Amino acid sequence: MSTCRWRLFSRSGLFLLAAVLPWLSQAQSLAKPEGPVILTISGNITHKNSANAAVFDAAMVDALAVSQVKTSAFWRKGLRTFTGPSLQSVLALVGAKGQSLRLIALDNYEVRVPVQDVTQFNPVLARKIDGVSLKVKDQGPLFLIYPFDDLPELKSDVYYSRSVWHLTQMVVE
Ligand SMILES: Nc1nc2c(c(=O)[nH]1)N[C@H]1C(S)=C(S)[C@@H](COP(=O)(O)O)O[C@H]1N2
Ligand SMILES: [Mo]
Repeated sequence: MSTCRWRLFSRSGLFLLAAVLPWLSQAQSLAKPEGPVILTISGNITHKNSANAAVFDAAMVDALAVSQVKTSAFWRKGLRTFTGPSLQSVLALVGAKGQSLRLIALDNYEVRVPVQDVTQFNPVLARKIDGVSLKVKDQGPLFLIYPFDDLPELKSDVYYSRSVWHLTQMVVE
């Protein structure tokens, strides 16, 4: 390759790198919400997409891998299928490091959940019940559901109180 052609080549290579780098780093970080924010995670997290928090719109939450909990649950009649990302996967995504979570709901309900619950019970951040999206009027946008039928010990007020409906905020502590 002549010097001139090499220069051209390395130049276009640099251009290519300049074009691809932001995309690469984007792929490893959180996208930005385009619609209304339905979930805000703050506190001790390493991955953020706003000044102090990781914020998600509905599309971002719905793009995550789906977990399923099929169980009877205090708030609905009969056996139901709750689907949405596992709490564990969402905490991993934001790089959460802490002992407990403060879960805060639209109705200002607030409860503290030990992070140990996540590995012990694998609760799901339900977005849907029996395939139907949870609107705010159905206790959405997110509803933390434990696998109550799998482990009878979960059928107690301790875990019912941690099953936050209208969930919109988490603070990792
Ligand atoms: N958003 C929200 N989630 C909540 C609550 C609440 O008041 N608001 N109550 C908790 C408690 S203490 C229990 S026992 C269960 C059932 O309460 P509920 O009948 O008010 O839903 O939901 C839990 N999740
Ligand atoms: Mo309760």
